[in-house]
Amino acid sequence: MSTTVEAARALYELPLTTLIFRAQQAHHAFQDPAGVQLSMLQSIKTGACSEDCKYCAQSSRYTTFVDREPLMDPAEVRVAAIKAKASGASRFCMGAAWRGVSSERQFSSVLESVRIVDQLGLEVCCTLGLLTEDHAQRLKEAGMTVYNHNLDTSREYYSEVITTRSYDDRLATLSNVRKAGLEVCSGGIIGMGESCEDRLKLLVELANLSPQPESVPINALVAVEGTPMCDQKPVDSIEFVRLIAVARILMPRSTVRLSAGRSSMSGETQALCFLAGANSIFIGNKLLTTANPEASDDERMLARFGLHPLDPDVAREKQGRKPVRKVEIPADATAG
Ligand code: SAM
Ligand code: DTB
Ligand code: SF4
Repeated sequence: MSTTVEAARALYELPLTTLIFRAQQAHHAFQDPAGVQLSMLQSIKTGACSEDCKYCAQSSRYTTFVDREPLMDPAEVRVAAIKAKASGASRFCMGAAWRGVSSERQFSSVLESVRIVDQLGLEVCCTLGLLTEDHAQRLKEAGMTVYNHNLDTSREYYSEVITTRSYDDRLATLSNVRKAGLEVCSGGIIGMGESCEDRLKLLVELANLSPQPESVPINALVAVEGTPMCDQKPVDSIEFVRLIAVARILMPRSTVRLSAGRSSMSGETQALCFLAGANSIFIGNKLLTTANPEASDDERMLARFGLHPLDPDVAREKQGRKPVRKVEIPADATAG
């Protein structure tokens, strides 16, 4: 059944106590309430991107702190994935600063990296931009189970953020990912100057995808010096918490990821995000190019909240999905 912006707004405007209670009901019904899924990001091709995403440190159109780096060799990716596993991540997400896959030679190298990471027993995710069904199929055959491609914002606000590819291009990629039988990871960014209505429209757009995305990353804008969005004001923490709660209620079976922007959030704001239904974070002191909290700080934070790293198959079971395979969570994994 599809949902509407009016229904999302009615949730958003509930007293905070009732909104969190409703989110908690959804969370306890479909998620492991004490589990937090830990993902590690790796930028496998950095900078010099042709696209004009106004938030992005990696677009060639803006002068930022990012230096371009060529596609990483599968052997280097292997080293990074081993480190990710040792630090407790169950998912390894490889990101490339591309408009989409174009070179067959480079794509073959990514496929090899996917095989290696899969063999290490990590869930493999990629975010490579626009994707054809054939590319999606070949990534799946190599062992990737999930593809990240964000809608980023509402259809209406989108052209204020990106002009080099359309909202429908993005939806077509998500449909190609689905047709290949892969899980979808799709979310957006809060704090790019969009209205509350735009934020709710983004959540409604995601919730009305059928099936709903298995993962929904909610990023708070990391305002990068040199990008057109460098002067955006940080999002109000309670507005952000409310959006997480609405996402949780509208998509009760999805993993809601508290993604970029945690470096500038207090522990208390993050606690509220977990109370509102977030149940995944990126770990490691770097996202793709920007800072993320230190692993030791996240370990302390999760231990303080009594939360533990989530086994992906335990999560799938609770969400009413089929287990993919058992991923071993190392005994010395962060927290708890
Ligand atoms: N190039 C690929 C693409 O655009 O699909 C993959 C990488 S791209 C960096 C992945 C996502 O990261 C973007 O869609 C955006 O939602 C998020 N992102 C990028 N820069 C960000 C920033 N400065 N703050 C918050 N989120 C950001
Ligand atoms: C997502 O939604 N957030 C991640 C992941 N998907 C690829 C990326 C965040 C990037 C933050 C900016 C940077 O580090 O360059
Ligand atoms: Fe390129 Fe992706 Fe950054 Fe857009 S978000 S500029 S496509 S790396």
